[in-house]
Amino acid sequence: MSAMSATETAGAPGATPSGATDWKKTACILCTENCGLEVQIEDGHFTRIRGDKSHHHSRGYLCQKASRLDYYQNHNDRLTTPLRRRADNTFEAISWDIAIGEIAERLVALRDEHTGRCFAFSGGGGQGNHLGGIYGNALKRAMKSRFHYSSLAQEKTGGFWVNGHLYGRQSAFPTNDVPNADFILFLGTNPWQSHGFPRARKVLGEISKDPNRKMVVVDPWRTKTAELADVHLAVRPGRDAYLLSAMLGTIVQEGLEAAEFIENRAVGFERIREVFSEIPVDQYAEFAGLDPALVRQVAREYAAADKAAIRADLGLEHTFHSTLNDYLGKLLYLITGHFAREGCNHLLAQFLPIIGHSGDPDASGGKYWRTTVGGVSEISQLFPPNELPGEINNDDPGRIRAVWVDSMNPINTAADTQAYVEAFEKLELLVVVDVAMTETAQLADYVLPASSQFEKWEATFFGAGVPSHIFHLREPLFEPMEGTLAEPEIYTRLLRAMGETASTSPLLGAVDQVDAMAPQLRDQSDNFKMVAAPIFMGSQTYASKNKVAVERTGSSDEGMGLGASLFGKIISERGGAEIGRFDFEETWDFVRHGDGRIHLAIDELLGWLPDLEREIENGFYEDEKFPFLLSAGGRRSYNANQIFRDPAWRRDDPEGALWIHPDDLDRLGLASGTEVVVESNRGRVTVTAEADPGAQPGFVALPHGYGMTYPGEDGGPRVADGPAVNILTAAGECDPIARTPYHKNVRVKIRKA
Ligand SMILES: Nc1nc2c(c(=O)[nH]1)N[C@H]1C(S)=C(S)[C@@H](COP(=O)(O)OP(=O)(O)OC[C@H]3O[C@@H](n4cnc5c(=O)[nH]c(N)nc54)[C@H](O)[C@@H]3O)O[C@H]1N2
Ligand SMILES: Nc1nc2c(c(=O)[nH]1)N[C@H]1C(S)=C(S)[C@@H](COP(=O)(O)OP(=O)(O)OC[C@H]3O[C@@H](n4cnc5c(=O)[nH]c(N)nc54)[C@H](O)[C@@H]3O)O[C@H]1N2
Ligand code: SF4
Ligand SMILES: [Mo]
Repeated sequence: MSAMSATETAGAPGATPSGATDWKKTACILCTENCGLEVQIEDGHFTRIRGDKSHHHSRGYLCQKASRLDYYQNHNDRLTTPLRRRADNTFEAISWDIAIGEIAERLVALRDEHTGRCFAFSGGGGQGNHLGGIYGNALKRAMKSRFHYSSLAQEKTGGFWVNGHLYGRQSAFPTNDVPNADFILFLGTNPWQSHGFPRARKVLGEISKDPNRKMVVVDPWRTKTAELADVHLAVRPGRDAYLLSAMLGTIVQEGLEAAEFIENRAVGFERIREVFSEIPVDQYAEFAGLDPALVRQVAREYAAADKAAIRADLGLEHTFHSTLNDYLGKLLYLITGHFAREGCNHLLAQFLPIIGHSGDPDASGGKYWRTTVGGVSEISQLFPPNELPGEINNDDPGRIRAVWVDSMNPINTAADTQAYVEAFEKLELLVVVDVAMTETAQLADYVLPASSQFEKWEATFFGAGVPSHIFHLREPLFEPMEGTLAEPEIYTRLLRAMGETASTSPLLGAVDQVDAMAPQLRDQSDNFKMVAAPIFMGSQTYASKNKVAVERTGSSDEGMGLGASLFGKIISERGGAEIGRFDFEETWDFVRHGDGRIHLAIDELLGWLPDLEREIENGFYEDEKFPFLLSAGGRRSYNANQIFRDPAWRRDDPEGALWIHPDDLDRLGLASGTEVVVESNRGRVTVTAEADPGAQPGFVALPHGYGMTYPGEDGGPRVADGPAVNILTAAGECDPIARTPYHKNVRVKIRKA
């Protein structure tokens, strides 16, 4: 398998390249890398797709998924008109005016009767439509609500909470410089499939061939990334906290910490030393299923390496001890001084903030919130999807009564599908904004059809790949599908219908004033101005906070000012603009404790460590009723969250097979290809089992990104596309601090169907 070459053509259904347009620049919307694309289009289809060699990060690179993008743009499940639910639970088509008018009236009535606490916004931008959060914030503000339930809060918020303690702000945005590292430690991530840094497959290939660079992978599964590694630490599932503690124990007990870095840059190390001096390294390594000598050796080599980067992802976050795991991973790079240097870990600026900071709700006089029923605190201004069903499905007068979903399909992607269905059916108002008839849209009172990400101005700005920080404003390539509207227009119309004005709503204010502020926009369409307005504001803030970094990219303060110069660059560069160029040292600007130091000791998490010992003793990891642990939702070659709905997009694994160790199949008396029932204490799914020698006995895997339904041939009933894994997951199975789900450690049993 190799990464797709830069010139491979798209497998566009029913299109021919003759008479196609010139190459146009855009970006891939399938994962956080947002590789630069050059495309040709014809008759509403992509006819050719290739990597954009001039893109700052991807430099022509694409993976195997990008050539399938026409299946996102064109399929039979696109929405083409606003829909309203009838009393008999069927939908009727209605006009935009009626839809906006009725929804606005109901939202305002609910808010005025029950306060903003009865309203939750869910979603706000997927992998490619990052502007969504701006509109969501404007709507929340108009509703006087802070409840924003986001998929980020089913993975990263534990880490954000940790950042708040370590660096002083939950919005300190962490990243890593894998491409320049000599020692790379992957914790619970499979970048061969999921990427997570630019040009991942190419970089992994280079590292694996280079005798001077070392790659260590911590993953129970022998993934393709693990195969490429120098060392694969096949940890027992859910036991990373033991392994990481053993590594920290080795470093502290052997005095391998970076004393000078700690002295100059950190506080609290004495407490860390005290706690990790006590860790029984050999016992913990063995309990994690690993050779203690090898664990010690990896810890020593990591500590001694010059440029060493750690990249952790869902394999740490979606597992037992999620927030603790994140902390232990960060302590590794902090106490060894692998921070704020090339090839190490560091912090990044944000342009339009994707995450914010939340202080302690109990000390904030109402500025920060807890959930009404569960009392769960916001983190980074986000609330965890695991909590939402419980906040709706109860008789508390303060419960959530209205939910607005945009760019998310929580019925499939949040934990506990059954709890979500039950809760959403109880809502007084559910509105879904999407391009497709998702499982969530099927439950809505109103469904609002958005133009696709290639039919409107949109932007990608996760901006990984330091030192260069980029913002990619993408132009529309196709006419909007008839009946659809772009989000800026949906939300500005709604806000006005709710009685908001330029003086009550900053978004409306920006839209009204943008002509005056940015004269080059005068002749532009209203649609463009609505998108440009928040970007103009963002440019001003970013330029004032990161002046030197912005100037390094060629923007200049002369004439209209630095922010306006930056804005001009963003709106004119179709292939993505470099907005800031940072030195690794500048990471320290994002550390926000008053003393400028990293605060290493987090009492709440250090106090959690003794539980590890207790859990070994009390048999937490044994469960006779459910003898298997399921990794519920891994990244594979042909899955991409819920972005594609036409099953024809997949080139392999159409059924989303259950991967299982051959010995387990033997023990169950089954053969590869047999249908099996996978059952948890919450539900069951029927899937095809496939032997995979990369598995550990007792550990099985199902893919993420399946479980949608799609219209059948000739108007037949909707057909399911592989397992809906969250039928198996329970809302309560989650981290005690951040409520992130234990999706990778789901207890199940398996039998023949
Ligand atoms: N192809 C593809 N790429 C994607 C996506 C997609 O849908 N498809 N989605 C994107 C998104 S939203 C995200 S968040 C990222 C996620 O990217 P990753 O985190 O890399 O994705 P996963 O494959 O879900 O999980 C990573 C690994 O965790 C391992 N794992 C399971 N249990 C444990 C455990 O107990 N300990 C450890 N150490 N590892 C464990 C699994 O075996 C798996 O190899 O991918 C992004 N990229
Ligand atoms: N069991 C299990 N569950 C998981 C995971 C797992 O590993 N295991 N992974 C979790 C993770 S890390 C994530 S990030 C989530 C992802 O799950 P979700 O947050 O639900 O996000 P997406 O799958 O990206 O869904 C994007 C939605 O946006 C719609 N969309 C596309 N373009 C547009 C547009 O221009 N406008 C609008 N309004 N809508 C659009 C798509 O049709 C789709 O319905 O899933 C989580 N769920
Ligand atoms: S790595 Fe991600 S953004 Fe790049 S082509 Fe693949 S799916 Fe698209
Ligand atoms: Mo994700």
